[in-house]
Amino acid sequence: MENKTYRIAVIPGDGIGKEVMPEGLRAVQAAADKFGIGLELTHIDWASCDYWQAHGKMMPDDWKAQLQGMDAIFFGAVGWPATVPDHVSLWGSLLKFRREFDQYINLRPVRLFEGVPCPLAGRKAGDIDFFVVRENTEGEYTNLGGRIFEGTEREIVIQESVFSRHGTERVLKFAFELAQSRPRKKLTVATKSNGIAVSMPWWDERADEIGRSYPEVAADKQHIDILSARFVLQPDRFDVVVASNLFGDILSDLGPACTGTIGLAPSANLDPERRFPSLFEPVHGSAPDIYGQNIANPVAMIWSGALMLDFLTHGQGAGRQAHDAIVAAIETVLREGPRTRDLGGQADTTEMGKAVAALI
Ligand code: GGG
Repeated sequence: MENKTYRIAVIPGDGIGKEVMPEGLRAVQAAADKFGIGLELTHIDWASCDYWQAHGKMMPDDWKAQLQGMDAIFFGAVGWPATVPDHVSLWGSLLKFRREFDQYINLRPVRLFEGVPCPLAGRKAGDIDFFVVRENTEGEYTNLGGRIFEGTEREIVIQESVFSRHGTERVLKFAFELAQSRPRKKLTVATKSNGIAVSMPWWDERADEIGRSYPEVAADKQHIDILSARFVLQPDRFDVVVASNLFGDILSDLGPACTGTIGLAPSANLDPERRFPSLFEPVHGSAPDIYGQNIANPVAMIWSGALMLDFLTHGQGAGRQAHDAIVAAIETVLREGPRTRDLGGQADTTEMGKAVAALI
């Protein structure tokens, strides 16, 4: 039995975040109970568009103070465009967490599981197994810019990107370290230095510089256009892929789509130095089109919970065992069922979540 009790802020957010969260918690609690990990859950209804409707903002003013003492944030999804514009809900919640808590790594595993119909011909489980490391606090995701001559034919819109040396080098270092720790030791650096002629050549230079400290890692740079094509045509060639905020966001939807469904894809928004709580969430969003039917695939939420337990315990002891037990249960359910509709089955969110939890 571990001595520490981990404090987790549970934020379902919007749409299917509210439907998959109970299944994420069911699995996390089952694994925590089995391996003797103490959890103290604080349920939070803000960081949601429902809260915005009631209060005119996504979160209370003291949100940071409320979360500061937490060990992690377990987050569902954000966005309800029928009532709140997407950029307002995203900048008012998730992006605040990432930036204010300096969660500068967004780690997104991509894996093809047995039993999951793969849209790419001839691929089998094990062929696709890589990580996207997405820079998570700067890059193309900024609110710097503006409009002039608005509403006229002379209208001009400017949107700046920001790449700091500190921010770029730390994500590259993380990616090189991760690649070095893996058997294949391959790193692909996403770039677009032929077209984006200021920031991307500089990003390449930084990658070359950092790479000199990792001679064992075979690193190559690929333009984002051909890199995306290779995700579809040759996904087995990837091991670790590092990318800017926007490129990483796109690649980490495309990767899981190539492995059958984005409903499986988890993510970890990490402050590797552990000064602040890290945040664990499915890659998918709130999916208003299917919300209310309880048909969303809960695996991405459940797998995110496994990543959370692993990170909290530094990938050791009970936390690593809990992670492995959850992933093994996911593997069995994906292979044998029950499965949700995105996987060709008929099960609902709760049935699939209960099936995973029962195997832990
Ligand atoms: N669970 C993730 C989520 O709700 N994502 C909504 C979204 O639009 N995210 C954009 C991003 O991750 O940059």
